[in-house]
Amino acid sequence: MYISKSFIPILKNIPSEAKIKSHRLMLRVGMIKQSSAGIYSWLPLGFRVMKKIEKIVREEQNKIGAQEILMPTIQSSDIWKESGRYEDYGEEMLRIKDRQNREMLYGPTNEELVTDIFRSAIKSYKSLPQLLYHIQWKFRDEIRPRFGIMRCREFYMKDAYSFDINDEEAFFSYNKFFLSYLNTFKRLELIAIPMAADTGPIGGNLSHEFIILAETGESKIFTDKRIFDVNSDGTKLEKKSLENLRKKYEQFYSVTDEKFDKKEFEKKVSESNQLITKGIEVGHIFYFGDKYSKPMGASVDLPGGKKDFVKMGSYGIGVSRLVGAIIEARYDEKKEIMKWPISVAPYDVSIIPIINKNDTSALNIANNINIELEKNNIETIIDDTDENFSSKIKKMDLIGSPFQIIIGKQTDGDLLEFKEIGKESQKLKLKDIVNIIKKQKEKN
Ligand code: 5CA
Repeated sequence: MYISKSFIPILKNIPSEAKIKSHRLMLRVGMIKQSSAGIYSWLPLGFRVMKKIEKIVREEQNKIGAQEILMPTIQSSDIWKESGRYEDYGEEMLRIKDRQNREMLYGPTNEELVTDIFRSAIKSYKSLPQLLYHIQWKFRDEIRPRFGIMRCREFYMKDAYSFDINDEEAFFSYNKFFLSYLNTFKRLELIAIPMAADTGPIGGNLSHEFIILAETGESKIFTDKRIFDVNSDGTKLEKKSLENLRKKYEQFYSVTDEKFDKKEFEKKVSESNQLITKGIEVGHIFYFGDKYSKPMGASVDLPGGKKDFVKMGSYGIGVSRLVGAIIEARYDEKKEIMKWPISVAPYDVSIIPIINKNDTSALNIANNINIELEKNNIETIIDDTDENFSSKIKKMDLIGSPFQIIIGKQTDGDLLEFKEIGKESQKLKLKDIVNIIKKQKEKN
């Protein structure tokens, strides 16, 4: 893609209401455009990143046996009246009337709708477990939308739902998602810590939030530093192995502020291990048994002939919020350098030819390099403008492709100036550059 033809509206002045670095960068490089309070359009650069995050989220859901569906954004109020949440949800729910005066709503979450889908088709324990998920827009009429796409009104969420025959099996499902979340965030090169959390309007009594440490986060957290050394390596998709994984995390005190108990914290965590800080909630999982299946009559036949209501959990990831969370974790605002993990970078490589007026030789070299990179499925953006070197580098540092190839004074025969963003450059042949980039991409 040529910069001159791309839709990347870079701003010189960032609107003053942008208070955190992810919001500022996203506006600066034109990843998003606000359309009204808490509602954004996703422009090409931002959309490319979000779609790549979505792909990783999807792959990790599929790995634990979850099946993808797509439910609508608009729902009927009837099912919410059945569960009893229509009144409870309050003003955060956007309520709409259709032309027949029927009460509809824009879904803030999908427990009711998925339970309705389940009950219409699954009648026997033999079809359990069922793990269903979709990736769809949600609307919550947040009282104070802020920080750009971090807390907005319309956002993109992966929400999954599990249906099981009893508590034991339901915990097995819960733990599968627990592992899949750790794997998802690892692939996004984020350190996300599971923390015991409150269940709020979703309900139930078992819940974990997955939190990324960041001063600009909205969740206050109280944790034992040793939890950062726990990892999920070697965990198998088996009951015992997954139970052990959760135990490894749960041995350390780690909670969000709604669950905080000062006495317990001080008793369980030595002063030198105490960490009180802030974080961004990128995922949230819940177990709530028959909270929805009972009022909505979602039951299955049991082995002995009796019937029982299925036990359910729900599992959310903020796909659009993750774009901002990755920026918070990786954008160096002082140096104005963003470095995307290659798994979600809008482009893998920025090609930067230094173009003098009426001399197209550097651009020709760039075009030839581009052909070779594209053959190897490496995605590129080429700065084909005749701006000066430093403004070109500045722009590409903001866009944040993990690698840069600069074609100018340092180009020496078939040796090219190649740079991992933010680091010193080196001279390499194109063949070697391709290998380095391919290796990085394969890791993911
Ligand atoms: N039904 C459950 C699980 S599927 C649910 O809705 N959980 S949630 O409310 O915790 O939302 C799941 C994730 O969506 C959160 O962890 C967060 O990452 C993201 N999210 C929630 N509200 C917003 C918002 N206003 N703006 C952006 N992302 C949000």
